[in-house]
Amino acid sequence: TQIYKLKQERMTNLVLFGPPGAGKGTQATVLKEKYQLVHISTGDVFRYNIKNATELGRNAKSFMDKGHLVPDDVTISMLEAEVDKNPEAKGFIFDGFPRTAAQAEALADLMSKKNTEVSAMIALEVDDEVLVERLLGRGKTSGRADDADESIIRNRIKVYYEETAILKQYYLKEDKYYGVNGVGSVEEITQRISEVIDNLQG
Ligand code: B4P
Repeated sequence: TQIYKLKQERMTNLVLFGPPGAGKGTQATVLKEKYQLVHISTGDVFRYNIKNATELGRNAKSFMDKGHLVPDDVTISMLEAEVDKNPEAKGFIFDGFPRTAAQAEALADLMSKKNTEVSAMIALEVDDEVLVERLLGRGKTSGRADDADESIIRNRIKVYYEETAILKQYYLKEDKYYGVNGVGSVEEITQRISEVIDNLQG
């Protein structure tokens, strides 16, 4: 029973990973309800700050509009503040974070300060041409500057391969990497991810 209790108390902290348009935000919205986890989307926090014209928003906008990453120092302190807003969380879904090696280190440090750790990286695997098609589709209605133009979308995918994809190795080494096919209906993909989470919690 001691082991059972320890397992019960352990937090479930998921990194939802994948290229732009892989469906991280879409899946996180479903999974946070299903597993009662706190969802932190760095992209959403930046967009909220842009909309409200805060200093953080003004700082982030010039990078995001071009499809570049927001600098690490800005992103890491913002993420820490979001985690600190939720001291009672049973666990977190990190959506769009980490995106660089420095961010992965910062997340490991932050989790260890909270006496917990990242449980798993769940990586949504989707081909580039499907990504471009999805993001152009969203751009027709989202009003997002970074979805409006194919060259910006392709730049975001390029940045992903240059700076973010390497994180697969980081979590593979820790035996925490789970690749999931990200093509199919939203429900099918939720089901595939749920199998991974249920196994972790099992
Ligand atoms: P994000 O907001 O993280 O967004 P995203 O890359 O567009 O991807 P996501 O994978 O969440 O896609 P979604 O579910 O919405 O990043 C935006 C920008 O913010 C970055 O470029 C960067 O500038 C900045 N930023 C964010 N985090 C940062 C960090 N840590 N460091 C530095 N900068 C950072 O899905 C996309 C589309 O696909 C939607 O239209 C959706 O409806 C569709 N879709 C989803 N699932 C589908 C499915 N199964 N089938 C068909 N379509 C599907």
